[in-house]
Amino acid sequence: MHFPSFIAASTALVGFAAAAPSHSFQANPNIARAEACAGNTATTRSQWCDYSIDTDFMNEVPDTGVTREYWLELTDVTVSPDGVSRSAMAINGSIPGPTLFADWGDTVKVHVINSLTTSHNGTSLHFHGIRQNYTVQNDGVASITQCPTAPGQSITYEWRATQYGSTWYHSHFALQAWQGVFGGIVINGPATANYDEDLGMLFLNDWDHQTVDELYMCAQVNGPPTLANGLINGTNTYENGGSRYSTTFTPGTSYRIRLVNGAVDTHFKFMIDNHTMTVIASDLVPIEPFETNVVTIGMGQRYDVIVTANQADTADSFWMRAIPQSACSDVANEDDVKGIIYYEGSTQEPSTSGYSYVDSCDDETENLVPHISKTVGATAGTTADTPVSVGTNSDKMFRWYLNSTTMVVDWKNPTLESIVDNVRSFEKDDAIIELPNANEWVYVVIATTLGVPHPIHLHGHDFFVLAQGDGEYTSSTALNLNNPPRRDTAMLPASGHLVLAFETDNPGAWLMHCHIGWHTSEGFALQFIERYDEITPLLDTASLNQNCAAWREHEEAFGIEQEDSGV
Ligand SMILES: *[C@@H]1O[C@H](CO)[C@@H](O)[C@H](O)[C@H]1NC(C)=O
Ligand SMILES: *[C@@H]1O[C@H](CO)[C@@H](O)[C@H](O)[C@H]1NC(C)=O
Ligand SMILES: *[C@@H]1O[C@H](CO)[C@@H](O)[C@H](O)[C@H]1NC(C)=O
Ligand SMILES: *[C@@H]1O[C@H](CO)[C@@H](O)[C@H](O)[C@H]1NC(C)=O
Ligand SMILES: *[C@@H]1O[C@H](CO)[C@@H](O)[C@H](O)[C@H]1NC(C)=O
Ligand SMILES: *[C@@H]1O[C@H](CO)[C@@H](O)[C@H](O)[C@H]1NC(C)=O
Ligand SMILES: [Cu+2]
Repeated sequence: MHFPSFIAASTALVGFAAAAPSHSFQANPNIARAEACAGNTATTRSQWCDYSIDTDFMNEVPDTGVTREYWLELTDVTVSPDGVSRSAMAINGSIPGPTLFADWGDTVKVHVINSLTTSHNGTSLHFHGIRQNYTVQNDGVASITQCPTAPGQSITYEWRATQYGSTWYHSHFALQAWQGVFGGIVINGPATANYDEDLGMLFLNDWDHQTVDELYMCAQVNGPPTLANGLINGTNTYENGGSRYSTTFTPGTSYRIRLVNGAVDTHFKFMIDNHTMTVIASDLVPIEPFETNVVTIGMGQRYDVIVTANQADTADSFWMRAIPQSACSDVANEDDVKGIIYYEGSTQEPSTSGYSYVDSCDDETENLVPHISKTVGATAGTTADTPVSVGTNSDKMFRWYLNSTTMVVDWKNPTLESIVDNVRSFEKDDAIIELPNANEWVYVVIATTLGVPHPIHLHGHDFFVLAQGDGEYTSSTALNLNNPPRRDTAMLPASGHLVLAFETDNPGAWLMHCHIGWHTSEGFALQFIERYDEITPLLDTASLNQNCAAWREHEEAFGIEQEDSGV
């Protein structure tokens, strides 16, 4: 049994991955970093071989003919990312897991091996923000696109990188993503501004010394618990233990940093003292660059930022800060989720102070102008009006409702299987909205009278943000149809409304949900079945069935009970 050595390896790797900025996994030939395309240099980042930042990736994608193949193994581990030891789950022994690299247009093939034999947990791996163009079966959502993959089993996902930029993969089984089952995805392509070096993914997470599974019972009864700490790229200090994320800048060099908020329930403001950032992408959409001292980032969102090392004359080292916003987050160590930027030659602890900011869980929406301009068409009549509410079930546990339905879908009977079986009528708690017609605009109104903001995430599409504001949505609310922000995760403001639009250009069963982990598990989700009749021919029913058969056997053998929404 190789298990004990994995525990040791994982503890070491968490520290190691954070200390060595990039190329940490270089020794492994399977994950060699993809190469930049000809024409793309530090001073010509808008170029990409025969393509450029002006190419509309919704219509045109380079045909590289390359398949990037990865093997990822999930194990139960003991880790101490902030010096306090606890159990967790990791991919190849590290949290975050290995970064998947590809070039725009490549095919990405990921084999996931579930070795969570101690916890008996199933799994599924979702590639957040990846469009999965006509490949819904590879979206990795338990109860929707697959049964959970049982311990001892493996599953293969394959999709084309039609978009480029920065994103992440994470488990979509129960609260497993926040047990540590996540990692970065870098898809190389052109950019809207130049930079010298790519520092790769930078994860912002919240963290506690109890596991999310231990905290969930309390979350359901008392509401979101206070979490002990936050992590920057998998590491931080706590009391006298742990170590900080750090990196070293060379004066005059500009760096690209790929920010992801991977938290279960924390909204961050991110800053580097005395350095202005240039933001070049929101989620997987390149934008007109804008400058800011502080980036506000909700759960599931990503921003690509460029920072220039132009402060060598003012100090030797600077704090990097991820500040939990107390307007919607509760982290005990909130003033000390920090990393360090050293300038070459320095090892001195920074003494800089942060930029001022207003504590809030707002969005960057007003700053986001997609580089490829698009206009939203009139809706053909499909406007889904989905008021948000919260209530308690018969066990007095919190459940979230969209349009008065709280989702409960079944691990052992995923939506895609029902579609293969030609099931036409669904239960109310499957929370399905059918979109039968091709190439129509759908508008989705999500509104809440509660003082809690929620990051809303849609699978299978980038959506357009037509309206986002305080108060109720009414028929006189102005909709921005002229090149509004496009992305896959946007904030529904507290006591406010969010109006989204997308085109029915991708057949599948696509989840839309709140990305607060507790809320997803408490049913704040619905699914769009888009173009039902075109879905079955896209599926590999043999592997769908085989994976489900193994799961049913496992559930039975270990008496596993589903106690959450199923997604
Ligand atoms: C964060 O850690 C990953 C490895 O897990 C590494 O590839 C990446 O470069 C690190 N990010 C930064 C900004 O140092
Ligand atoms: C998406 O898939 C459809 C069907 O295979 C194809 O016609 C379309 O070109 C694809 N879109 C992109 C951007 O690759
Ligand atoms: C992960 O571990 C497996 C062995 O379990 C190995 O084959 C694979 O190459 C590793 N993958 C990465 C991305 O390091
Ligand atoms: C998954 O594993 C965790 C940790 O052992 C456990 O608390 C949880 O109940 C398991 N979940 C399921 C559905 O088996
Ligand atoms: C850094 O910025 C702070 C406030 O933003 C300012 O007070 C301070 O003088 C600056 N420090 C240096 C070393 O430039
Ligand atoms: C919302 O619920 C009502 C009542 O169940 C139903 O008639 C309506 O179709 C639902 N709306 C959507 C968008 O699903
Ligand atoms: Cu929520």
